[in-house]
Amino acid sequence: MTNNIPTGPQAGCATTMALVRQWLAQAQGRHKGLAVLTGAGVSAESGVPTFRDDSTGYWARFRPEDMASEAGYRRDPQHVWRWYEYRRELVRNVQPNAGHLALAQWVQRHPAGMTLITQNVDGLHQKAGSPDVLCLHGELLKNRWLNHRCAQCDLAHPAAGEPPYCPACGNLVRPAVVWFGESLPQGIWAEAEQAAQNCTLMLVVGTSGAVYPAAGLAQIARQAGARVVVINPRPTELDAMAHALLHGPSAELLPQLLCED
Ligand code: BV8
Repeated sequence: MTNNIPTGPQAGCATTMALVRQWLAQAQGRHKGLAVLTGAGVSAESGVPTFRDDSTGYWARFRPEDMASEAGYRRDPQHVWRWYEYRRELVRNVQPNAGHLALAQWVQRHPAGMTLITQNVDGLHQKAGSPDVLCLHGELLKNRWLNHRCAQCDLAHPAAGEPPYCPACGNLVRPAVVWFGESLPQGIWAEAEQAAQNCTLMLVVGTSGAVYPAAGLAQIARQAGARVVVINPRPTELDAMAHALLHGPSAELLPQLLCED
């Protein structure tokens, strides 16, 4: 039991698991038949905090509008920069878990069988070996400039500071992530939308379904005729549109679901 929510096959998930494995078998015969949308929960068992989990999530201690918005960054760049540096240090020192690895191994057995779409910025899917990950919200370990670059703005050699900056124009370095109120990378979003429209099965793993337009991919898949399965130890905002719910931690359920007989 996890927080009084039944988890794993002993809680009656066995029937649902068997059904979802049937849907997976049907999907794997098709080009990009499987689409997977992941959120912070898929990295929880690697030791990376989520955002909205009660006492352990980032937003239990910080306000998203202060820490994950351009306005918040401009208001207090040093504070926000330090928070991202803390997160970077954390993700550099954690490893992918069995859930990340199960996804990477499945796509090695079924090349072009899966589109992996993530809201996560921690790079753990890539570290696990998943190719072509669609990172909707950017990448924590990469930087970009806050304002338009001048001719001397050089990301490889900025002036040292918190945050680093351009000595010629004072431009600030910022994390290459998508903050609230910012558009998602157009090309990546278009690929994710197309994957949701063309798949026959979408697994929605480790996300509260609170953030749009990412969470809307589940609806797009369902409206296009795909089956939608939510994998999460707790209820989510997307449960109502799921054809099946697998209650449990993704590092336990993904290996069970994706392993070959
Ligand atoms: C935008 C990156 C257009 C930075 C993040 C409708 C349409 C469009 C936009 C909106 C809309 N409604 C509202 C908006 C605005 C806003 C939004 O969605 N607000 C919400 C909060 C209401 N969206 C935006 O601003 C987006 N941009 O729309 O552009 C535009 C342009 C200009 C002007 C207007 C609009 C940009 C959103 C991206 C924000 N960036 N992060 C950073 O990381 O620092 S969001 C942040 O939330 C992370 O990316 C995270 O991935 C994402 C979603 O959270 P989850 O991943 O789901 O994590 P959470 O903690 O919530 O849940 C964890 C889950 O894991 C839980 O369910 C838990 O039960 C589960 N779990 C725990 N343990 C396990 C587990 N699961 C499995 N196994 C376990 N062991």
